[in-house]
Amino acid sequence: MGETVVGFLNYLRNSYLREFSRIAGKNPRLQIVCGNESADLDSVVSAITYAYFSYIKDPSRPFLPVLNILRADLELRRDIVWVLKQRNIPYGLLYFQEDIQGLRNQLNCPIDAVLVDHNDTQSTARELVDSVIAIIDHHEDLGLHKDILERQCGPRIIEKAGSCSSLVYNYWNGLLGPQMNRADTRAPCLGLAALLIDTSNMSYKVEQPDVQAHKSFRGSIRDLDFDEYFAQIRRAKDDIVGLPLRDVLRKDYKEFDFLKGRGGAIRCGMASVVKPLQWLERQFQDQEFKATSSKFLKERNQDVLLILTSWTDDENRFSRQLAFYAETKQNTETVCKLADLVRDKLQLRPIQILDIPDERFRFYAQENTNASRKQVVPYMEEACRQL
Ligand SMILES: [Mn+2]
Repeated sequence: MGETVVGFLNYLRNSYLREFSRIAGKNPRLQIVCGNESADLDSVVSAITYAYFSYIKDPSRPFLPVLNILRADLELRRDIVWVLKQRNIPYGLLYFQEDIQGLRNQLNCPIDAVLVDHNDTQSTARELVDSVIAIIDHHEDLGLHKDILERQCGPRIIEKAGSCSSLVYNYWNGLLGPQMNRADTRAPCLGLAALLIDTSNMSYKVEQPDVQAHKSFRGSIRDLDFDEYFAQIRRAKDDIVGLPLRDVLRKDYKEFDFLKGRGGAIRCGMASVVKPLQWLERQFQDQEFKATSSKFLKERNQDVLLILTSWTDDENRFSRQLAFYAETKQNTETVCKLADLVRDKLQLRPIQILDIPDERFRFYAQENTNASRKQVVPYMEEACRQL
């Protein structure tokens, strides 16, 4: 076997970055692989595996895997923490938003980025990345960075897949061919973890790239019960007991600026939560639920906060809900219109959650359970254009 995942990460931290000016040569450029700003398991795995497989192929120009969140926020993602721990990968060896800022100052060179699990730069990376040199993603194609192919940097793969990690794995598996045998089996185990979570153990949103990746994992990973592995990660992911509501909201959170047809934009924060609204209401009570939503909206300077819940109950039924929150009169009116405009597509049915109704909130059961945030975003975008 060649270099292990941990060996690779150690090399980056203890040799490559320390001797960057010597290794990187005359026109140094730092290369990173960046996941999206929700930094879910898929993004984290896609970034690590892309960087690792690229290193197996060509160790001379390594990529740093970057998680597009603050280091302190990783603890909230208990599934990621569990998977990394299970594979003996210390997350002290990974790179976060604040590290990229630090490295930029320290190395004083341009930064080239591969984007995985998103197709335009997000959050802090927007200011820090000089050039996007490759994309592998499964979100809607925003049509940007199309010159990647002309510049002959890296791939620009944006395809339908349950998990972006499948696209990353298939891409490198194709390039590495028999060299894949030299790779650490921890890398496919990471890919498998994201694939199982994103497809609910190959039962949901499974596309051809997922089937292909799953087949490869079956061939290369021995001594691992896939069903049990899935159940363990799922448990870790759903374990949000004990977190304050603010952490529950920021755990899997993204922001969008949706342009209005008549000019201006609606700033919309979207928090995905793995428990039903009734659970949140029970845990935190009306008052805290209202106060935290309000504080969260203000802290992040958003017009609208959406809470997207999804969970599987004891009878293995999968459900979704959608909550809207806005404060000013104008924004609560906007929410009414938006909810009407997306109602059919998402099959929204009003439900009551709070003991004392509050006009700043609107709660719905989302009977179109196939629509995750990935679909809700373009629907909301389209609705905003009609305003
Ligand atoms: Mn993804």
